[in-house]
Amino acid sequence: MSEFRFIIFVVIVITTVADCHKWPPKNKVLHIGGIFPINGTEGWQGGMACQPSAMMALEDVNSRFDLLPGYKLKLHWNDSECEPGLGALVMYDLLYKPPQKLMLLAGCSTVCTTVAEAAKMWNLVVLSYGASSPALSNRQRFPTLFRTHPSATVHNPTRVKILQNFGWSRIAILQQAEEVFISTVEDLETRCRESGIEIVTRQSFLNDPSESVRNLRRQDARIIVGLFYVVAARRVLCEMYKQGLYGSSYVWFFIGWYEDNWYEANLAQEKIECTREQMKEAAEGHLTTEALNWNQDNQRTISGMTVEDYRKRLNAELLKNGHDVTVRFPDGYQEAPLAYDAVWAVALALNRTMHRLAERGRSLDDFTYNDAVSAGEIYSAMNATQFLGVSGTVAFSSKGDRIAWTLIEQMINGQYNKVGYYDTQTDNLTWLAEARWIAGKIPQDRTIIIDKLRTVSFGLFVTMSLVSSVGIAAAIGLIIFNLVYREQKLIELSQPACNNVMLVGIVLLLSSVILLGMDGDSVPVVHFPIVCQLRAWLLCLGFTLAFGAMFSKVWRVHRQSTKSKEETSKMKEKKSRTQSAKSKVDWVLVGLGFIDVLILTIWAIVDPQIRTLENFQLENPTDTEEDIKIRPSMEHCESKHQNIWLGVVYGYKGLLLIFGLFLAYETRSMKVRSINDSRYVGMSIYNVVVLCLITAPVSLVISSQADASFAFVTAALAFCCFISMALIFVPKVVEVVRNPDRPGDGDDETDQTVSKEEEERYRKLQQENEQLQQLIASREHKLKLLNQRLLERNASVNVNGVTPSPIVSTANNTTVSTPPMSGSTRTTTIHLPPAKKNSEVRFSTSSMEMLPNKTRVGVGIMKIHCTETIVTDTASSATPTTLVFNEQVVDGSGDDQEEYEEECVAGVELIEKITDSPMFQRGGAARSPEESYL
Ligand code: ABU
Repeated sequence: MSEFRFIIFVVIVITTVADCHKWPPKNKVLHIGGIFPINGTEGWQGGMACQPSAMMALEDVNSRFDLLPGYKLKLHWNDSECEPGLGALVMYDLLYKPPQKLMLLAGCSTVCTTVAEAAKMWNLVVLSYGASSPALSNRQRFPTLFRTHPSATVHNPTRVKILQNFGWSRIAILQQAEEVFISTVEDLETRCRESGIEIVTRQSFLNDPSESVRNLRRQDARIIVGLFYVVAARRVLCEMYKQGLYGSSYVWFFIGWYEDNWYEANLAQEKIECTREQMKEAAEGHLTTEALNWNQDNQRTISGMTVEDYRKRLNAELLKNGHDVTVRFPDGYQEAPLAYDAVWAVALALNRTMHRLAERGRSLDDFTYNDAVSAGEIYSAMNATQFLGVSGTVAFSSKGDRIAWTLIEQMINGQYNKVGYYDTQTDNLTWLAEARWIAGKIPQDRTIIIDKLRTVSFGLFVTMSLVSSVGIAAAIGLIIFNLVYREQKLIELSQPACNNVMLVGIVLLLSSVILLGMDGDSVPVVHFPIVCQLRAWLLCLGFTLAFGAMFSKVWRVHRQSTKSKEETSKMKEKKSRTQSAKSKVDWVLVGLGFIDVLILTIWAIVDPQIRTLENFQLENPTDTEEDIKIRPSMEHCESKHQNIWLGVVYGYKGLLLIFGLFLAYETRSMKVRSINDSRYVGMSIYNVVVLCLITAPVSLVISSQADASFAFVTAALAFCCFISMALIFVPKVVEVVRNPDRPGDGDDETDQTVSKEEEERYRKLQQENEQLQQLIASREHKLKLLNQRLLERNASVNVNGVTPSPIVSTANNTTVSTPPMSGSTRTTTIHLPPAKKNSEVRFSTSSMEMLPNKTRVGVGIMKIHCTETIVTDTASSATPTTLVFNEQVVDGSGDDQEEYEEECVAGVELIEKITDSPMFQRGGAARSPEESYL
């Protein structure tokens, strides 16, 4: 019996002890508010799993009588859809609808930002189970916020560690335009900068990532950190597939808190235009980093459950809520332990606060939104909270952040494989498995670019250098030739000094061929500007000397052939004084050279040319499969204001070319005794102008092709020089070789080309001359007969006492008149004294029958071609004839004295009928036949 009593006693004791655990009864309620994102279409809808998890925690907390004794915790919650506006509305509902709330739970960064910023006004502590935004770590802005969810910045040290591990130093970032990601990227940028990792581009998008992905491609991004919510992640993945930004050459870093099969979920609802297979293909190989939200040890946690116990309970709870976790985990499954631990943290903090307030004689029941004292106690209690939860050790940093490890995973065959852990606090990266790469090797962080300088090929350079050397040798030879034969009239009359200047110019131009072929392979980069300067000087001065010498010649020919008579005589006078000086100084050339030197000097000082590289489109190498591209580039000599300088030089040279061309055309059939090769010089000018007009634009078009450009420019240069030398010097050399001992004869030996007009004119003159000679002969014969008859008659008259008529002779400005003779024909013969070639005689006559073959007009100009001109008038003996020679005009077309010494050719040419000629009348030298009749 006593044994029975003992057993009863033990049972009563055990029962009493057990009942003490549940004492006192929880008949008062503490209210907390909860905001869960569940049914939204964008952002994080982690409330799906977090809300049931929080309810589980609430149940567990309330079942503990040692926690919040006498109080039950009650959670009032609503859905924010991860929309900040809706989140704010839910918060106001919770605050203003009784009962009074002691704390708030919130998830989703965008909503948390709104809630936590406002909550301080109501002296409310907010605990976030699902907000990763680094911006939330700002204690000034969010003074009452705590979170069991780690800040997204915990991923960044991990990312940097992985980048360094694989040797990637060039990354790109693609982010959704949300504060959570913006602040994460800012932190990542800082860390990358500190670690020497270049961020090649940072692309952000609101909803449609297509343009951003395209930009990544343009920037040759290979290692890309993507920061976006899961809905946007699916869009990005599809775009990656479409634009080919996946596979062996790319590595993507995604956020690790998406559910495992996120890439194939909701494709139809979200109108993703990629199939599951395509999404899976694009997702293959990507890496994720995520904070460890699930305790890694299977030890018992504060609730008495292990993580496995918790998982089973949660799965069962989710199944009850309609989520078949065997098919797909609901959003927020990863963060569910954080929500569970958040409720425990609230309970523990309130429990501690309750005791602290009790010491002050206060109670949690008295809390109002104005109660800063109680709020301060709750804040302090939360700050001190530390326990082992299902998410690991829960503790809060001074910024309210959770401290956690990060997990690195890689998607292989559509499944996430754990590859490592990183502990930020100890900087310890632990690899669980090797990362696997599609191509079997670590992808490159960029395309390997091999620079290739486009240079002139060696064969071409040698060929053109040889050609130009031959030209230089020829030019030097011709200079020597000019000097050796300078005494010969032929050379003397070709302005040898001018020709030598031209040859020096040609030497300079041909020397520039060698400089044009030099490039970075043959000249050190530091010395390249010298090559640039030399090129400019040789080309400019060479052109000016060579072309300027030709220009100077045609300029003088033109000037001499267009001078008026008075100018001629004045010039003659002046020239005789300065002749010796002028033969030495060619002011045209000096002037052109001076302008060149001036421009080049200012250019070199103010804005010197330097070596620049023109890069061309990347090319694929033909001999390798590697991820390599060839970047062709070409060297140029450029100043800052290159176009201005080129404009000045081309403008000046262009004007010279145009003016030279004009002069060459104008003087094409002019001959000046003192410049016997002007016609060839003119032809050279045509040649230079045409080649310059072709070469300048063509060389601009092909400037990006080193060989073509060099070949074209240097060939044109050499061609110009060779043609000019050949045209101007070959006839001279030939003539000198033929007649080496003829020092004095230089009469137009080299310029024997006669124009067609001249040939025609010469032929006509010859014909006319022959006719006139025949006429003169017949008239002389007649005259002879008549004189004979006259003598005979005079003899008979003498016999009868009559005086004979005189025989007429003429002179310049002579009026000849013979009295009418009735019934017979009278002949007037005029002998003109020797006249200069091409001189003109103006005459008038009253006889209509004078110069019967042509000049049956009263007034005209005769061009005298001979030493003696005979004008025969066979007027009717009945008509009185008056022949008046008004003046003799000497038309010397050249300035030089030598021209006046030329011999006259036989013949008379009537060049103008000037009866009505204003010129003739203006001169006032002619008189009408009546006036002339004396
Ligand atoms: N792990 C989910 C975080 C969601 C958010 O920060 O909005």
